[in-house]
Amino acid sequence: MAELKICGVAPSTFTRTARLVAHEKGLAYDLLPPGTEGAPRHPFGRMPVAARGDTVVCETPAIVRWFDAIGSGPSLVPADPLAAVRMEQWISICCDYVYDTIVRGVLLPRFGLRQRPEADVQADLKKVPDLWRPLEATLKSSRYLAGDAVSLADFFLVPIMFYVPEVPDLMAIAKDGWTEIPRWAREMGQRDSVKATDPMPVLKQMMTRAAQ
Ligand SMILES: N[C@@H](CCC(=O)N[C@@H](CS)C(=O)NCC(=O)O)C(=O)O
Repeated sequence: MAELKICGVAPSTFTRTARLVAHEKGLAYDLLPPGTEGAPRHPFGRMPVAARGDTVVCETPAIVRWFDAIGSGPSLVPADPLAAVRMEQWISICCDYVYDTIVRGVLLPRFGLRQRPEADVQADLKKVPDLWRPLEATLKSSRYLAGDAVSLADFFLVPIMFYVPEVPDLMAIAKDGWTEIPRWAREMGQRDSVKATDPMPVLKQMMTRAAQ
């Protein structure tokens, strides 16, 4: 049993962000589904929540800051103050607009994990290019979201963007002339942390269960 526990499920995008940063920072952890014995409880019933000893931390932006501080290796928070501000900006954008529109708006209904009128899904699909345009522009001027080194912000975007190939109508938008987002995705896809946290096997089980 690892000292660090992350309570969540593999397909949850916020849980994957926490796991990605734990991997990046060399932190061994046990992933425990909510409600299992020894799993820390989230005060608002969400996931993830992380715990080590008596320390319990919820809210992914706080969890990854904690992991960055207690883990090993280079910090994932830029030393340059403006780059650190850019990192916070992208984390907030990913947690709010990108999550709401793409995860809640499109992915969960397409995976059969949320019931939603098709017209509402279509309305959110129409918003996707407007979400991706500033990402594309940023990734044209820098290798990663907050500059030329990977930062915490990139690990908020990975879990969401890496579901795009699973959804044909998002893939149709993805084929529409974007160059920098796919370049960033290819680079991020090479990282061991990304390979080690593939959510698809568990997501497929959840989709099968939801369809029954
Ligand atoms: N503000 C939270 C958001 C966490 C969140 O919404 N997680 C989703 C899974 S990706 C969840 O728990 N969904 C279950 C629910 O909404 O009841 C954070 O930063 O961790």
